Amino acid sequence: MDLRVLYHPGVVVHGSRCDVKLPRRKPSPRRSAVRLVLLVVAAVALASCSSVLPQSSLNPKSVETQKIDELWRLVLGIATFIFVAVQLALVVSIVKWRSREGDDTEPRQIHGNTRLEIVWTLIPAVILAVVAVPTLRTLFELRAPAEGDVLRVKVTGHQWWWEFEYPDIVGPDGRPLVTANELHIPAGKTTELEMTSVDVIHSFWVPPLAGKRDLVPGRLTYLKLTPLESAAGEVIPGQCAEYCWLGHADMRFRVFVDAPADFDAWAAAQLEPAQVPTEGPAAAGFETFMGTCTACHQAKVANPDGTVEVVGTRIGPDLTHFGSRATLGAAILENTDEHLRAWIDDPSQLKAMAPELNDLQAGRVLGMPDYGLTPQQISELVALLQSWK
Ligand code: HEC
Ligand SMILES: [Cu+2]
Repeated sequence: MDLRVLYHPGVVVHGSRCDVKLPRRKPSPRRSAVRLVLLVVAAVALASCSSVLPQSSLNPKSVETQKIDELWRLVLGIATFIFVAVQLALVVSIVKWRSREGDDTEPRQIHGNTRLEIVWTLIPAVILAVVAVPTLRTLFELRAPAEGDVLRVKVTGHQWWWEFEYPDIVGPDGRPLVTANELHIPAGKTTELEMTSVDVIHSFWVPPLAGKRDLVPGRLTYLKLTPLESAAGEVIPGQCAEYCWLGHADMRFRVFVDAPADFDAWAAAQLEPAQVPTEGPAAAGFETFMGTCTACHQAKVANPDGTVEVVGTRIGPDLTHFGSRATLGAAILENTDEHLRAWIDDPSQLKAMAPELNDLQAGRVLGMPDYGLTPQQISELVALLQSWK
């Protein structure tokens, strides 16, 4: 599998350049050591010049992360000032009052100087109090319930994938929009996530758009995302940030920040049922789908006679519009026929899961099993699922 896709979300980025000139001299052991140090410093400096920052919190793309970023810059500024001032005082003291040859008078002792003790206790206390004001203000602003025209999305964490339901985007049949692993939200508008988990604690983390927030079984937690209008068209990778066993590192997702019109078009298309194919490999694939896959997966389908029904069980990701997704397996792979074939053939080869512990009666699923399907059956399923755009 192509691991490069894992870190390239298809976001357009502009490169930046840094030129660092290292001194050229004849090598000697001491100079080699100096060179090595310079090389390390240069490597660190150059690494920080990258503008490819898909998962950096220093790359804010929402109203919320801009607030966090402003606060961070303020605190960094204050801390830098203090650091420089303290280091300067230290260096000056060391140089100016160092012990000199022939002078062994003992310096004045200030131990127990009450005035000094009070001053250097008060100064840090005042600094902390000053920093606390913008910190608390930002915290309260981020925690405040979203107001006005807000898009609500229910997020459910599963070992090891994400379910997204839009309770206010409902089809004529009364069924809300449901999808998995790819969250679409409109730019320039607040989306409020209402999050929970069906198994263990997970954590929703998409650094350019919001701080981290846990998904806790039996509880609801909330997170606001208001992507900047300038972020429209971007695809931002996120992932689970709370260790949740085997597949944790592969519990990823992508946030598609859509221009409002694109979002509406996407939502309308997702509410449509998938067509039940009547001929060709996809029709045979639908037989297998109904026989095997519906034990865990759900799909809203339109039968040839025009009736619409929801088939299957909602234990695994909804597959109604699987063909429209860019990724598969909780955003670990690009959604290509080849990857899908490999996934259906032996899912655990692509992702660490524990299907041997599945207990369908109890509704507990820890991975998709290998059903030992023939290459032909797999091709038919690929044809079916990719036709469900
Ligand atoms: C025992 C339950 C179970 C059955 C039966 C099952 N799956 Fe899955 N499937 C899962 C689970 C769980 C996941 C999510 C895995 C993950 O990403 O951690 C999944 C994920 C998938 C995905 C990726 C979805 C996405 O959006 O990333 C596809 C495609 C898929 N299954 C196809 C099938 C097909 C085709 C069949 C029938 C041959 C099938 N599954 C049968 C449990 C099941
Ligand atoms: Cu997790």
